[in-house]
Amino acid sequence: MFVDEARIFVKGGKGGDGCNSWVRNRRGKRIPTGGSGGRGGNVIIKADPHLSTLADFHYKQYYFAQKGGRGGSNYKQGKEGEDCIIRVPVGTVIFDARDNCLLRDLATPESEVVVAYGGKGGAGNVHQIAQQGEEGEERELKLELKLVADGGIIGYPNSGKSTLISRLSNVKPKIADYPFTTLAPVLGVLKGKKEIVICEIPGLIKGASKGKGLGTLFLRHIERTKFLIHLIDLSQINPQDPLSTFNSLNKELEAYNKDLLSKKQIIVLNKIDLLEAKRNIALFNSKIKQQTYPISAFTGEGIERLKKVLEDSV
Ligand SMILES: Nc1nc2c(ncn2[C@@H]2O[C@H](COP(=O)(O)OP(=O)(O)OP(=O)(O)O)[C@@H](O)[C@H]2O)c(=O)[nH]1
Ligand SMILES: [Mg+2]
Repeated sequence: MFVDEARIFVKGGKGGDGCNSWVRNRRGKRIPTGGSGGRGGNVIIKADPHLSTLADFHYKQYYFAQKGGRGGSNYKQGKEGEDCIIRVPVGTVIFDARDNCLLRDLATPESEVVVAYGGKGGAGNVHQIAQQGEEGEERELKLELKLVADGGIIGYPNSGKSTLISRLSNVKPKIADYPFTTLAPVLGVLKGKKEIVICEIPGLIKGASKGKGLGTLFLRHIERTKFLIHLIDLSQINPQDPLSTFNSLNKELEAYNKDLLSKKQIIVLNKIDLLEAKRNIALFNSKIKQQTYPISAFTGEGIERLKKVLEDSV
């Protein structure tokens, strides 16, 4: 199951209590010997390249680090509490759920952040009157996963996105002749001169920014990409207005986040193995200034040229 949002509760370990202990010296005077408590463990979130979803956090939401050990007699310091390490996919963004304040964007593998510090251990009576350990910090967090990919494939449902990503890379998503076959982003790696990570975004439609279809829920996953492959089913364009689907999809991107429109778009015209699509190449190109790349994701025509363009885009 692909899950890209979660809420969790974290608490650092309580500091260990300081010890209250005394001995009498030879002259009968009482001397304090209580050691201090150990620090409570921290809660740390760490980016793990082997993970790809936040699904686990729907089953487990509470994370506590270990308590610090109590101080002992004879000046013995309490043990430090163990840290609690929470592993998340690379690309997880962490917010404080109370005020939506961004705490950290774990965009690189093995990057980490302390999200709740353990409490300080209480002083033993060697130092002063024995103290209790401090409570650990506690926080509610919102986690959002933004996949880390070089390029995103966007396009209307059924335009052939899954067929294309399976041509370009090693992944084999479900391909079918009905809209919304793909319901979660799909990641694939194109292996050539360079390794390029590509992400298929589930079908966007007109009105997606107002919640139609699957809405724009998945658009956050293309926010980090360097380029977009805008895929068009050339067998389905309107001869009176060949750019209508192309333009309306761009409007949805703009409504979600204007910055998405400034990303480099590689316009790919699909299904040219079909006669009506082949005839539409000239019609489409006559209405648009940018370069387009006609392909058949089905037969593989035009794919080698497209791969070169993608390699030059990263
Ligand atoms: N003739 C032809 N059919 C294609 C081509 N590419 C995809 N198709 C067909 O178009 C249909 C939809 O393909 P998908 O790859 O599932 O399309 P999608 O964009 O991923 O669709 P959703 O996940 O539902 O948004 C399938 O029946 C494919 O076989 C192509 O180049 N030529
Ligand atoms: Mg698909």
